[in-house]
Formats: sequence, structure tokens, C-alpha cells
Amino acid sequence: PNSPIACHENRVSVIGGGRVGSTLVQRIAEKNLADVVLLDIVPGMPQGIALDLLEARGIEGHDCQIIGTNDYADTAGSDVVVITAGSPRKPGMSRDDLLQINSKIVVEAAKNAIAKSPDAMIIVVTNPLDVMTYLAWQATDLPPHRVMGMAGVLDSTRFRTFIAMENGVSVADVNAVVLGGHGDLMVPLPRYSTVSGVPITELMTPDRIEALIERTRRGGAEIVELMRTGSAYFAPASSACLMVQAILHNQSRQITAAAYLQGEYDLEDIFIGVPTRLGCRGIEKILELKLTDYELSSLKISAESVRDNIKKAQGMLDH
Ligand code: TXD
Repeated sequence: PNSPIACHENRVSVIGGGRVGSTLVQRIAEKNLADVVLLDIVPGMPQGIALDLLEARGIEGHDCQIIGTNDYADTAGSDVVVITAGSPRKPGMSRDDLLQINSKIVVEAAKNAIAKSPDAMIIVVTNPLDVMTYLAWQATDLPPHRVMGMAGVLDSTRFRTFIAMENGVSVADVNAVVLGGHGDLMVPLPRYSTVSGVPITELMTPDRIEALIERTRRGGAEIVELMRTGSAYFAPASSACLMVQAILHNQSRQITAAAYLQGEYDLEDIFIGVPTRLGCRGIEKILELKLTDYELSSLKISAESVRDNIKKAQGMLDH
């Protein structure tokens, strides 16, 4: 059923066929970006999703190969591997339980995928994001510019949406920068967030800005509370797709991604959200913005929490 009709030059593998993974495959296919392979451990599930998406081809007008599989052999030769595999938090599970489960899943996924696609870029999506990105990098031993985490694009698209709604302008005119770890301690930067180049600090009161920052920090939680089962996946899939496209089309997009720091922002040996340029070679550059003391110390606090969890996860993997 999954026989190829057209052969695209590029191949993207998405590991984990849950809500984010399957929506991402849909986005990639509908933009005709690349042939896509969706891998999950659940037998039949990725095959079914792939077939369903294939059957929409005639209507949606895409002609990529879409392959569902449980076997890493089918991911061979990928240009980009996106890891969304993981377990969500279930009732009674602590964050540490989740850390332990997802660490194992992400390490195994990264190793298996890179064994079949040694030249691929890796985009990690699984939470806790910054920690999982570090583990994927460590497990594969790739040059750090080829491993990155998706969160900054999502956090900033949320901030952009709230700014546009508050000011009654098109979101197309809004840009926003959000740094730091993907969690409550993320660091939205109003000074660098603009409506057509005008910083929002010129357009809104400090109180309103603070309210939007708070809503951005709680953006994931707000959706979980509403949905009750599962977490956000439309905007996360769009965000991951933007990164895939930036790499495949060598766009040098300036976006926030969890990237490996080697002294930038006074931080070392950590993956955390910073502004980057993203193109076909992965993270081409990390931009060091001038930060106020308050912004820099917020970033450091966020980094400390990521670092603690990296250590915890490494301890769990060693046992
Ligand atoms: O900004 C961000 N980075 C995020 C992160 C935004 C949204 C979601 N975020 C995280 O992505 C979320 O906290 C999860 O850790 C992942 C995936 O979220 P999703 O909503 O897609 O979770 P699902 O629907 O539970 O899907 C997870 C799938 C599921 O189908 C499992 O069978 C599969 O992962 N899974 C595996 N696939 C392959 N290999 C292994 N070992 C495996 N284990 C589970």
C-alpha cells in the first residue's frame, strides 16, 4: 500500500507517531517538503497513519512517499530525523518517572536512527526538551551543530499570537524572542519583540506585557488543562516543520532553538534555547544578544534547572 509514486530528493524520518509526530508528517507531506518515514513501536499504528495520509493525496495534492514502519531500516538515508517518541505523564507519575522513561526512549531512538542515517540532522521534540536534546547529542556523539531541540519556535509563536491578539494587529507583523529552557523558567524578551519593528515595550504597559509573558510561560499547561487528554500538537508540529524546512531548503532562518553552548551567554556544555541561524548544515551560528543583568540571570536560573535534570537523567541512564 505504501508503494512510491514520486521520489523526492529529501527524506525525513519522524520517530514517534503520536499526536505531534503524525501531525508533523501531515505538515511535511502537504508542503511537499520530502519523503517521510513515520516510525513508532506500536505495530500497525504508523502504517495505518501513513496509509490514511496517502489516501488524502488526491485531494490535498501531495506526492511524497509516506512510509509507516516499526523498523529503523526503513529510515535509512534520512536528511533529518525528528524525535517525538516518548511517554506523556500519566496519573500518579512524577516528573522524575517521566525523565527516566523518556531518557531511555530518546537515547535509543537517536542511536538507532543515526546508525541508519549517519549524515542526518537531529531535531528533538520530546520533553523535557533541553535535557532530551543533550542526551540525544551525547548518545550519538555527533558534532553539536547537527543536534538541536524544538521549543523556541513554539514558545515564540505563542508569544507572537498573544501580542497580536492584545494589540489587534496581524500576527504576520509580530516577531518575538523567547530564550531559555522549555518550561516555566523560559525567558521571553519584550525588548526584542516587535510589531513591525516597534518594540512592544513602546506599545504596551509593563503590566500587560507581564501578563502575556506569564501566559506564554504557561502556554503548554493552558492547553493541557483545556484538553485534559494529551498536550498541544498543532502548533508544536508547525514549529518542528519550520525547522525541517529551514534545514532542507538551507534557509538560514534566525530562530530560537535548543543549541549546544560553549561559552556563549557564560554557559557551557548545555543545550538551551538561544537565537540561532538554521540552515542545511544545522545550527550555523549562535547569536549572542546583549542582555540586561536581569535577563541574563533569568537565563542562568533556567540553565541551572536544565543542568540539574541532565545530571539526574544521566544518573538514571547509568543504572
Ligand atoms: O515544544 C516542545 N518541544 C513540545 C514537546 C511540544 C509538544 C509536545 N512535546 C513533547 O513531545 C511531549 O511532552 C512528548 O514528550 C512528545 C510527544 O508528544 P505527543 O503529544 O506526540 O505524545 P504522544 O501522542 O503520546 O506520542 C508519543 C508516541 C506514541 O505514539 C508512542 O507509541 C511513541 O511515542 N513511542 C515510541 N516510538 C518509538 N520508539 C519508542 N521507543 C517509543 N516509545 C513511545
